[in-house]
Amino acid sequence: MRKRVFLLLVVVMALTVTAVYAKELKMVKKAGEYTVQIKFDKSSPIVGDNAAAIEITDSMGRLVTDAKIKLDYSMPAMPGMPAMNYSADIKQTGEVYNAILNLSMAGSWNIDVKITHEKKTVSAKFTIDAK
Ligand SMILES: [Cu+2]
Repeated sequence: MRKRVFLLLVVVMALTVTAVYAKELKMVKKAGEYTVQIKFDKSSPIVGDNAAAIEITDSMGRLVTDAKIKLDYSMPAMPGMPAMNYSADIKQTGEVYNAILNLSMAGSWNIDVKITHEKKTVSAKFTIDAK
């Protein structure tokens, strides 16, 4: 009986780990002294709405909750399509900065996260591929 419970626990844990890794796309970049983590609600961004959660940590590893964040996303011009540039609204919930990126077409998108904190502005750049 005990062994069965243990096995069940192992299976549940394995499934949880798999689900967590498969479910979301997470990227981490440096921006000056800060570390910027951006996490998407899907493992692969789609054409349409994609929710992103951003967390900023300082050089000591402390979460920065009083920064001003600006998120711009763009696709460079391509044959038959002018360059597309958008800005996302940022809504802060606790220590997380949330944004919705509406990607209007499949392909590679550039994301620029600008962080203004203690009178300095730095930025982190990410690239995602919308399917
Ligand atoms: Cu395009």
